[in-house]
Amino acid sequence: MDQLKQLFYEKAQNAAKEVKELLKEHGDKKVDDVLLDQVFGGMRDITCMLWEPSLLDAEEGIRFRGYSIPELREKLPRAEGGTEPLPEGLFWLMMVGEIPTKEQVKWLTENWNRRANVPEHVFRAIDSLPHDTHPMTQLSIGVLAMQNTSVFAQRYNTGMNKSEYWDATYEDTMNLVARLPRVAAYIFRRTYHNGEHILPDISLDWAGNYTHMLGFNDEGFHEYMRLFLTIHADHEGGNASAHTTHLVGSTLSDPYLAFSAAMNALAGPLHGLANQEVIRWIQKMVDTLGTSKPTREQISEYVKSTLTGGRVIPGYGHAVLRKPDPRFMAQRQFAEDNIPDSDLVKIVWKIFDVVPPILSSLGKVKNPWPNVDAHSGAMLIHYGLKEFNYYTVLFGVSRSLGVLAATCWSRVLGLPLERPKSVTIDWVKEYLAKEYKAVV
Ligand code: HAX
Repeated sequence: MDQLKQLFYEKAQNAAKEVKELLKEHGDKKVDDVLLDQVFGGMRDITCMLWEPSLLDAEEGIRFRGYSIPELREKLPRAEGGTEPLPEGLFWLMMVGEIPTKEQVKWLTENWNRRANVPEHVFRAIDSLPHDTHPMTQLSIGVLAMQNTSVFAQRYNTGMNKSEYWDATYEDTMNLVARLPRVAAYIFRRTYHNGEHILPDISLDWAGNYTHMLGFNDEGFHEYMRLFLTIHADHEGGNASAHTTHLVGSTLSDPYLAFSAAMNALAGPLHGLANQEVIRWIQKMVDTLGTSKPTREQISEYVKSTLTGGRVIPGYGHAVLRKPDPRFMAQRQFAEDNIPDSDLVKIVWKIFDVVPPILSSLGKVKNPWPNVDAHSGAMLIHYGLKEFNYYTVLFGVSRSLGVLAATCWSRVLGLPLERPKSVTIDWVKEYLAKEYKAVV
């Protein structure tokens, strides 16, 4: 058994024992009440699922196993001479709750390199798609095409004991995370670079190698990608891509099936696709105004015209957060330190000044602040990755770390099939009449 698997198993055995005792003693205690507003309103804030890798606080933002983003930037191992955390370190932390050593992270990079071979038929499946197929659709199909190699599915078919589910899930997780950069880079090069593919460089870390295979060897960009792939990895369990992974995985669909489904959720404009929408919206603003240095007044008018047109301001608002997203602030700090003179980055900062008061003035937007997607596009364009339809794929590669670590935990704890209760409008009316004597 490899060192991470062994450590995960030991931690998980203790946790499983603890959960069993906790539920025996306290399983009938209440943690929440549900309002009709929540039944009709996308189940906001209902506490109803377990998710080990991270926890989101509305005011403070995300913590991964108790560590905030600024703490992770300080404590997680970095590449030689680098300033940003290696995503491998975050994966280790999410799996076992401990900050890894430099040696443990090196071991993980090497382990993923050994697992990174992608079967040839996966590339053929992607190549059979029209060139204008959205990169997220290509990613989802690429992941599904790998499903025939699922260790979980193969072992289930030959009568795997349920006590071994976690083991097979761990193997699929490690293989899938290892292969994803190759599949994702393949999609980029086939879509935007005439299929001129770049061989992996296994002397690099997971993020560095991915960026290299995309076609970029600027160390500044490699550092930004290490940060990007760390901060997009997880945002507790209720967001659409995480929850999709959990729901689909709960049927004992294997990690390939569950993660492909998650990518379809991430591809929606209210979720991960917002990163491409932000830059598309900014570029349209620049074109419309005819300047790459718009004033705050010009931006303000443009924001208002977007709202009048019945559209949202992409990159702003959040279902849980009620403060500027620390993932936005981390990217802002990186930009201040590394690329303070980019016109596009300056526009992003001016939008940050202008949008919150306008959204607040509408009186209905619960969070007027920027989310993670408001900043990334400007950084990617600065480093030369201008094909914004691809941006959500970068997000997806990162998201694999959190949602698959959580899937390992779900299987080792034996979490059951997810199956909440739904009701009809007539049921609601009858319930109100019966319980509250309400006339509806
Ligand atoms: N621009 C304009 N209106 C907005 C808005 C925005 N950025 N954010 C919220 N609103 C509106 C909602 O559309 C809603 O209007 P209606 O009542 O007319 O339907 C109202 O304000 C109340 O919404 P809310 O309760 O504040 O927000 P929700 O929890 O319903 O939605 C969203 C959260 C993220 C979907 C929302 O803020 C939004 O659409 N933002 C823009 C898209 C975006 O940036 N998505 C990425 C979010 C982060 C993420 O998941 N990244 O992957």
